[in-house]
Amino acid sequence: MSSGKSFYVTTPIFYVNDVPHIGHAYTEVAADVLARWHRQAGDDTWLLTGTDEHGQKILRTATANGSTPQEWADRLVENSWKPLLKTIDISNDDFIRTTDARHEENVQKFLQHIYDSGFIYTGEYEGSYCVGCEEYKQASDLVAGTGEYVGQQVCAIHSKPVEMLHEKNYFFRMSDFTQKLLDLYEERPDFIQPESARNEVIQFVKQGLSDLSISRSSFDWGIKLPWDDSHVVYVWFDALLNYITASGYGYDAEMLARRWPATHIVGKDILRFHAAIWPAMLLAAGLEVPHQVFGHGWLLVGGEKMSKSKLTGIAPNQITDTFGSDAFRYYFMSAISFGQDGSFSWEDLSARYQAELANGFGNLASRTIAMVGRYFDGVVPAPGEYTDADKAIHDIVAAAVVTADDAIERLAMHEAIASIWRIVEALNGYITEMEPWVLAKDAAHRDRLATVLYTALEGLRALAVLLSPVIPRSTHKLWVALGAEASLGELTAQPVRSSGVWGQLVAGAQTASLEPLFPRIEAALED
Ligand code: ME8
Repeated sequence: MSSGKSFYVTTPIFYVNDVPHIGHAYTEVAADVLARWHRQAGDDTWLLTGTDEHGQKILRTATANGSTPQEWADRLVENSWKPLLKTIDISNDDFIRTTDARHEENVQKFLQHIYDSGFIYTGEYEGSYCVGCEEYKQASDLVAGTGEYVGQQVCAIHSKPVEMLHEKNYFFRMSDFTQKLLDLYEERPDFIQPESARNEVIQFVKQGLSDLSISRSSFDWGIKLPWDDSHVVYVWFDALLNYITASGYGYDAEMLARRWPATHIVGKDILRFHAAIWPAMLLAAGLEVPHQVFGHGWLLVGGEKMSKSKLTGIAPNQITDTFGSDAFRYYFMSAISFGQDGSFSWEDLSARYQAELANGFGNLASRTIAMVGRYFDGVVPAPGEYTDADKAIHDIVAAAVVTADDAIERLAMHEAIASIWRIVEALNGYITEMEPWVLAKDAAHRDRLATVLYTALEGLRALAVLLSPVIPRSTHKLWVALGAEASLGELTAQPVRSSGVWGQLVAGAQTASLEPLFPRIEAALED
């Protein structure tokens, strides 16, 4: 069922200098949950992710590993970055690499266009550059070094000395856009979210934007400027364009019109690139600015931003191998308010897995299906007349659908999950109160037993649909066990917004037994 709306969502394209860690996976999961929800809401949805492969950082890593940058990138993409998407069940519609011909050719078209329109001039860049950030730095971006760098100014993010550059470069007239951007932020308060991110960018732009050096000539791993092949494009100018080169810019105007503008999900470390530089580039080219830029928080490990260089990096499969990909997705989306920083700990993950997924949701599903097996030979019973207690469940389900949808609209995945979880809690309480095992002892209560179990099954049906964007594997198992795949069709085709309409499960349908959705994991952890 099409809603007539479209939803184009992106993740950053990640540097291939190293393998992915859970910070990257976190962004992927957030974008994926949104995309899956919108698909199930009938929106024409498109999820883009990919890799950022040019620039000095990749060139140096490849060289240090005795490889060419292209070979290095090919290896990392195939062995690490694409497999990550499988590990955490990302349903991306496309994967762009900045070394793709469709990207390189159309970056050149874009550059030629803004060059011809007078937005580019030659100048001299003299100042500092952090290769870790791939960013030109102002004095105010630097801090005093510690340890081996005492007495030097270092990058505040990488804690390493910056490099001094003195190069003849091409510059983009970004200063022309200071006021236009401030007007944009004013007119569209949702353009940058959350509020803290919006304020940070406004403060930054209010100081006045400087023109931006957009080329480098001291190395050649990048896209050549179409009018001067002794320069390659600055890696960020190249990378940001992936969002439109993947969606038709320069080669498919119809696709571009259908998809663009996008919602960009990024970490707050790269907010300014997306919320200031990128819209300025688009305005220069006469293109629409993004729909929204959402800067999420950092995953902290031991109180610090997790990073490979500080040896706090955790590989996603360290978690999924033990807990499974659904638990990974659920944990990061429910335990952290999207937009805020969040601390990861194995203890917290383990406790939530056991309490919320195994005891809360998994157990509800197992015992309901088991009782239908035991008391009704596995056949979905027809409900009798509903009591107030049953109707209260109908209302809770209907209300959860509305609040969850509203939360997703605001990119508050944690709130959406919390709303849906009210159904889990209500149903667990309902079953305890109704005591179907007591009703089953007396044939006179057969109708009541049927109604109670139908109510629990219907609640599970709604839960399967609503949670499918978050925990696609276990909800699919539940869907099959409910006998819903045969009678109602594919789970991923079930519209989320009408999932609260009561009575969709067909009485007489055959259920199937259900293995524990979230098995105990103590044994695995002891290894
Ligand atoms: O910046 N917590 O790529 P990158 C949460 N290529 N998210 C984290 C994180 C953490 N500790 N660490 C990383 C680049 N991330 C550019 C992007 S886009 C046109 C170009 C996530 O490989 C978060 O999304 O350094 C952050 O913005 C991104 O990884 C940075 O990935």
